[in-house]
Amino acid sequence: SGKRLRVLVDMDGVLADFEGGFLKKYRARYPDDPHISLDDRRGFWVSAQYGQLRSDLCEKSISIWESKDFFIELEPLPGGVEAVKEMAKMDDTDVFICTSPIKHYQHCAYEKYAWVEKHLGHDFLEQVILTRDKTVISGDLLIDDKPDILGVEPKPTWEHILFTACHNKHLSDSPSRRRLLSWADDWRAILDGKRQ
Ligand code: BVP
Repeated sequence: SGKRLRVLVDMDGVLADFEGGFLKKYRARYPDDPHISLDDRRGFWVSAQYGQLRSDLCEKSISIWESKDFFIELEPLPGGVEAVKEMAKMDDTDVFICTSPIKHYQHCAYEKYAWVEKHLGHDFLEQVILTRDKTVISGDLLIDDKPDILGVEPKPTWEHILFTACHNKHLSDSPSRRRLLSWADDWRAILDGKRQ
């Protein structure tokens, strides 16, 4: 068909290594407190699992991503930047980075734009969507590591492709849910399947 494909790509856990960056800075700042290895991570919310480990660790975990330079210093996940650049060059394809900033807005929103400029280039800033509710954003695909993407729109236009991360890899998926195991997985086939 002659229609363009719109792909929404999440940032934390899909393009930027939020979990790795968090653990590194948490261990450096709180060397005498227990931590959760990436292998033992369960559930999307880091702060919830740290709070279960010991109640004071909830706010200590939050202090890490609320700190200046946390988001800008996140390392790119393998192959993500390359995949998004390639996707953006494909015929009849529009790519947007769709990411939810934290409400502690002093650094996060600014640094998310700075990360995109640093790794994808200034022109890619045109493609950034910051929203706390991804259900109101229209698209054909949303590639995101969060298992439950909810908001005010009960029937979002996009198909959610679950991007595998340390916190969701043990989840059993419903038959209708599709995954992208990593950027080495066949993301091109998922896009091409949506074009039919
Ligand atoms: O900006 C990230 C970090 C924050 O939520 C946002 C997730 O955005 P998306 O990946 O959905 O676009 N965040 C916050 C907490 C706890 C807050 Br209290 C957390 O545990 N994990 C997390 O990612």
